[in-house]
Amino acid sequence: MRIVGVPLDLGADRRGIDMGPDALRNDGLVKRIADLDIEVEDTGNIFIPRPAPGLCKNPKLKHYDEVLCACKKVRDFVSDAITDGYFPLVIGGDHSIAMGTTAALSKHYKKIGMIWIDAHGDFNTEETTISGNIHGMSFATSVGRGTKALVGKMGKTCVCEENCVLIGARDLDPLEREALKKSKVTVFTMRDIDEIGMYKVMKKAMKIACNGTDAIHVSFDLDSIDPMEAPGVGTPVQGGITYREAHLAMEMISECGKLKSLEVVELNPILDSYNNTGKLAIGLITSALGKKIF
Ligand code: EXY
Ligand code: MN
Ligand code: MN
Ligand code: MN
Repeated sequence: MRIVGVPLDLGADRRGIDMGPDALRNDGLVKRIADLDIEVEDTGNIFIPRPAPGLCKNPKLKHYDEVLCACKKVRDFVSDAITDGYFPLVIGGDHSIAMGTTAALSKHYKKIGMIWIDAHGDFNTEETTISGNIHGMSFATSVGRGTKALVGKMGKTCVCEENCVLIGARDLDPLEREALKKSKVTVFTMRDIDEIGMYKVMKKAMKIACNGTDAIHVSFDLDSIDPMEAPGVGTPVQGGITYREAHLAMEMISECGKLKSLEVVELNPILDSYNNTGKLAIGLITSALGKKIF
């Protein structure tokens, strides 16, 4: 496994998410993975340029130039990790980095299933975004939706909508909701989880993501978890999944045997003085990597 730290918060509004990678390291991420008898190489953090005043080729999309630059670096680092035979663990940083991770996977796999665990849809495009924050657009971009301002800038994508699942949604913008309804993405909202439970949601989700694919990518946004348990996130939304449900999801993902990459994003240690959110994230990462309770 190779850890790629991406201290990017320019895709989001609130500063602080750039400290996510180091907060996870400070809480013992590398040792907890090594304790699973997994060989782990931590390549440190990708250098992220700070906003250059005035440099903005696309005023509709905040920090467009810097976010694209960072995502291209993520793509190259993750692609190199796969070429070198490593499993890439990408730690963020805001959710815009998924554009780089999925672009890297698309250089190595032909048909990628994706499990996007998130309170949000991240399914806006340049035409629908209200905030202009690119972290609210990275799912749509990763499946090739939107304008050429983002789509295609990382190269072609092999992430197939029909093999994508969104789990934990509870805060969708009106136009992105319509786009998701019309798309081939399967959406399990918090209501669905309430009704049938995380186990049945994950059984359905794994079937969809595994169907005819040669790789599965998991993009885990920590704001999917209820802020009572995970307050240290960039865009908290009440009424989320429990820590235990998140663990179950990751354990079931690990058992499918097709997981080829994992990213964990949106940790904001500033908002959680004891960094419980970071500690919880490490537990979820080890579950996805095969840690068993019994
Ligand atoms: N839908 C809102 C927007 O597009 O600005 C909020 C997006 C929050 C995105 C966080 C990473 O999940
Ligand atoms: Mn800028
Ligand atoms: Mn997100
Ligand atoms: Mn989110």
